[in-house]
Amino acid sequence: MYTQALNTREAAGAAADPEREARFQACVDAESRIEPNDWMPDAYRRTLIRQISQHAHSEIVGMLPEGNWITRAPSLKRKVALLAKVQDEGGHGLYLYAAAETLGISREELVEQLLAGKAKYASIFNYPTLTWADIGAIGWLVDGAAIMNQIPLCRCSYGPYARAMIRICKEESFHQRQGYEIMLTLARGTPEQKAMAQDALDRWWWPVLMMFGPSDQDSQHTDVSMRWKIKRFTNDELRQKFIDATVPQAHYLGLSIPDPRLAFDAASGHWRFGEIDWDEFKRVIAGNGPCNRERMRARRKAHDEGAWVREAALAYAQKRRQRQAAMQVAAE
Ligand code: BYC
Repeated sequence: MYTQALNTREAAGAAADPEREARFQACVDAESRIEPNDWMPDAYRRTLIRQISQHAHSEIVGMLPEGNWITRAPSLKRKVALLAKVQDEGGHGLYLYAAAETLGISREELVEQLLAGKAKYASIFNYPTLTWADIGAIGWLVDGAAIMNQIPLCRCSYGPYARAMIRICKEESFHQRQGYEIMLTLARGTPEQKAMAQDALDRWWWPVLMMFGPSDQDSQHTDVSMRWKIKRFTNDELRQKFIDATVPQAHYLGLSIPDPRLAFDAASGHWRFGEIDWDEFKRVIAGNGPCNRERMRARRKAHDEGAWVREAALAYAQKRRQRQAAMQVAAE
């Protein structure tokens, strides 16, 4: 842990302090973890709140496209697995909100930002799940991309985020396998099932590549986040790793990647790919993707309808505190 520990609140109000910043950077460079009560530059705190909260919102909104298929899963086994996966994603959102709270922002504030449309969440969750094969494609590709992005976050310089990511990555790995297994079953099934798997791959491939964020030359935050060891790889590096790992998986399924320019470059050992439609990416993150409005409507409805649960939980916690205080008084 960072030894120059200072009170968080004191640090949050601190003006630029080159000496402390140099000590902070030396600590990051030495691969020590930054913990909540350590001094940190305001911009580091803000960057983490931004990234962790976007990540948490993504997990929560990410429950919606798959939740859409729970009642229509083709067998009890598939239903149980999908239910568990969606539940895991809710859990991931909660670990991540808790990690963000260690930086001095409340969960209520974060949720309010999401519901007010002020906070971003992953672009991918604004696409519809039209067939059962989409559930396979999400597990295989979306969770596969998530793992590629998130394994390096287990080594993030901020302790609470890094620790949350370790558990999340273990669960994501199960999600990816269940998705691939659905795709394998469909790809080895009837011609109609194989066509359904191919159609899902065709629709999800390009949006999945956008999950890694803008290309390095357009990424605003990568340089600083790499210096602070929040990010360990650039957006383009992770996208390339994902493509290299996924193309052979598609071939094993007997499916084709919807990119006429995809070609193996033996000299570099990488798969070269076509141009991503960055206009589509910008449209989706600006709120104009196929399902943005539907997703926000669903979250607001869930929040409103869950108000009584939050009130009841608070009332119960208060009652417990009062009961414990009364017991303590009686024991003294
Ligand atoms: N979608 O400078 P850049 C999951 C924004 S959950 C929307 O490169 P950075 C799963 C970016 O926020 C998946 N917005 O940013 C859940 C920034 O805007 P602001 C979520 C995007 O932060 C359930 C601007 O574009 N995973 O896997 O250095 C079921 C410029 O970008 C996106 C995480 O959140 C996008 N795809 O890098 C299944 C992982 N990409 O904030 C699966 C943690 C970029 O300036 N996050 N933007 O307004 C990260 O690793 C990084 O934040 C990113 C972006 C790589 C996403």
